[in-house]
Amino acid sequence: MMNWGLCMTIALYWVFLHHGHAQPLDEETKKLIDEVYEELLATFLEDFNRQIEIIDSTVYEQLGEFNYNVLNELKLEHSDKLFPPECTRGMYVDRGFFPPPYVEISKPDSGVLCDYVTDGGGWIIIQKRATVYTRFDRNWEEYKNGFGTYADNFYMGNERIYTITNSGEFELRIDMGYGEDSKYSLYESFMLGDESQDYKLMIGAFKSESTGSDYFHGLDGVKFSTKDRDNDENNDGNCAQEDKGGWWYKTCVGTGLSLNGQYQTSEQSLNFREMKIRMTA
Ligand SMILES: [Ca+2]
Repeated sequence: MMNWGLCMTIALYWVFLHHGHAQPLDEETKKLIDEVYEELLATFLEDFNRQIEIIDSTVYEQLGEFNYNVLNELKLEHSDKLFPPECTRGMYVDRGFFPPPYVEISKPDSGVLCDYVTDGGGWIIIQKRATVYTRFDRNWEEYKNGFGTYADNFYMGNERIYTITNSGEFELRIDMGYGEDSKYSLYESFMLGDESQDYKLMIGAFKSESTGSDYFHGLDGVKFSTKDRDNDENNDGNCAQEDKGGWWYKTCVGTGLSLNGQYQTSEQSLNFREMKIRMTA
């Protein structure tokens, strides 16, 4: 005698065979499944994106902290001067590799090359010439916006130099190399006027500890000139054109006075130059 349980099992199996499994899904059920699926997917994506955002911000935060710690551990003498605004704010990742004394600190929209070694570090490099391969004989727009690469030679650009030097008080240092020999020149303060003032130079006292020449002697208040914009005080011609580089020219007293002028390669000549600024207040 069959028991009721077995009867029910057989009956259900029959129903399943003839109706449940074989029967295609009706349109309404399909729609319902699609809707549930869409909703689950949306929830999942929303949650996924939120997780990614959290991961991103944590990584950025930790990398910023990591950079800060690495630089802090260098036990620099002037640790208060180590991070001028451009080098600290929005600090994320060091792009590329530069051997000491350089470190590149990048922001989402712009990068800054810093010298973290020389005289305690904290320098923002605004001009660098180490090889002959980059042309410095350029026009106003190029000097305004900057050119070159950090790895090789570059000029930061007058617009950015103007913006940075007007965000605080900055000193200026020029490092020079003559073959094996090196010298430096130091100025108490350095600032540029804006473009409407032709990026005029506002330079402080030349410091006596300097071992190099006074490149800015008598040039306080002088406007910037390029081959296509003559702002110098020489009526006979354009010093920037003669010297093959943009600079704050008053008169064309021979070439070699401008750090952006024609590059020399002989051993005794100035074949390395770097201009850097550091916040003092
Ligand atoms: Ca002139």
